[in-house]
Amino acid sequence: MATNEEEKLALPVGVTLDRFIKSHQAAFSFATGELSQLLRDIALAAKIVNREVNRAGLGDLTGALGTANVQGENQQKLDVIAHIRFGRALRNGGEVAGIVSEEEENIIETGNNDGGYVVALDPLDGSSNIDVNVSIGTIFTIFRRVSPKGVPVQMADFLQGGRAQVAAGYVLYGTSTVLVFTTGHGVNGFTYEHSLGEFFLSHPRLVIPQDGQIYSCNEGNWHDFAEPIQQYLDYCRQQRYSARYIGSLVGDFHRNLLKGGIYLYPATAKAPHGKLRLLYECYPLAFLAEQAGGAANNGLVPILDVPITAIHQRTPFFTGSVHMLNKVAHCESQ
Ligand code: P6P
Repeated sequence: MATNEEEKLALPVGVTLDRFIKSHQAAFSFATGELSQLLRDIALAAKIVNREVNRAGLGDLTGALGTANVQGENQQKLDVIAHIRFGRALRNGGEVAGIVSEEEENIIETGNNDGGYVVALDPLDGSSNIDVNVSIGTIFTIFRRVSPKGVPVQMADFLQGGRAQVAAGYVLYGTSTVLVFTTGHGVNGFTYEHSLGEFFLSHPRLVIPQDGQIYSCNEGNWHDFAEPIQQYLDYCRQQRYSARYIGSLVGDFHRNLLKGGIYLYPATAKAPHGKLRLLYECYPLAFLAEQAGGAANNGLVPILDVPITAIHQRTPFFTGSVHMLNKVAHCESQ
């Protein structure tokens, strides 16, 4: 038996994602190992995309592709690479019957007609930051399919609403690469150890502070904002809060989750229904926010209760510390 001194020679490396999933199998509603396998498939894709992101500048992987996605936005090369990598990992994993991606107008049938799940994702959010080396991220959400197994997925599988999500999360490709997800039993974060090729539990049971002093908003849109939003931003300035907005939703969300804060993307003249997508950006982050003791709404109702009628539907988005969201609501009630 090793002595304490000897034990210190070989400190434990920590809990791997795999071991965490296996030890929390009971927490994965419905899963008979299927959802666990699906999360491993996502982690695999994240490792591959992480490698591509980290070497983008070396292999001519930065810059635009010269094409536009369904949103009419210029696609960066890494947008398409991430879209392909996640699609391939989910298809090959066998559990996912269909995919909705920001980069594809229509539902993607994987051919896994016996798969019990569907996934919606933004493969690489904030990609305009790639060329300037600012953090970017992947956002994903998982639903059990409602259409019968054995046939291709249906549109209804993706239009179940925010409260039907069985898991959701994001990957932040930043100073380190972290995977944060929930299966409805709290929020946990895992940091990628490149040398071992493993994600290790680094942020167990994440809880967002009830209040914060950081606000994330593109104040360049000030003159588009409704007066209550202007009032709230004025309040933040009067309180000498810190303005932190990096143009990558995942980066801003993650910082606010850890430190407390609020992210606001109200309707603007350019985006009268909001810019962010309900299904694969706002639903998953709202699920995480609520699971971490925070909140998310569209200015009127909780995001998870916003009805969905289209897979690329947009919405105004406010998320973060509960007391800060309450203050926005107070401004709106005046
Ligand atoms: P704007 C990136 O395009 C994104 O979807 C989010 O990651 C980010 O917070 C927001 O849009 C930035 O939008 O209009 O402020 O440049």
